[in-house]
Amino acid sequence: MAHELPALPYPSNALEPHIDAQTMEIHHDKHHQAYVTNLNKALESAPDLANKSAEELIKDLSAVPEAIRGPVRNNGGGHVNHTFFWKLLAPNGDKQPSGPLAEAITSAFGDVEQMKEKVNAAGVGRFGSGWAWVCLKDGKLEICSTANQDNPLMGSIAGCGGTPILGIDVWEHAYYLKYQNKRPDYLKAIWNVINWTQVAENFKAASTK
Ligand code: MN3
Repeated sequence: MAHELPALPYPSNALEPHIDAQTMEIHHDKHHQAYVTNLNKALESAPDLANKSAEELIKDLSAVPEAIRGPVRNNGGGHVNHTFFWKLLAPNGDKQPSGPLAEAITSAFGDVEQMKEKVNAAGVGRFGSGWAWVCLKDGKLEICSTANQDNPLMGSIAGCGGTPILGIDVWEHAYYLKYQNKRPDYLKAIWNVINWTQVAENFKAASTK
């Protein structure tokens, strides 16, 4: 079963004015599609991996033949990261964390504003392309960033561990049309469309693992 591009869970203009429709269309229809296409291409030579989900593949890259490990890391990571990311954005959904998620944020960072500042600093500090993450690790929330399409689920090679509950794409393709070189402005704006309902679900799932 080949990997497939999931549909965006909302219209491409749903996140305006914070994230513009053209950026969403190119990001989803072209960039994410390319990761899916290239992942499938890489896996043509490894039919025994055909039944693994993209998440299973990136969680255990040592099980991927060396000849295609790089492409699976980059494109499998890209596929997993973007599938995760689209669901984290929404025109609706809770506007603030609540319940056990809010308690975990307060306990780890003081409050949600301080958490946002630290996530944004991780995103601004990532040289080149990558992601900023909030992960649940050993029962506690932590912030880190990864290069390229690495995901904390990859473990030590990603330089960042735990189970991600929130991830923000800081590749230029995520913001350049609207924000040009101003990554900090994009990071500031994206919190307006973070779907805290989804973050809370991710937190709950990570907590019960
Ligand atoms: Mn991207």
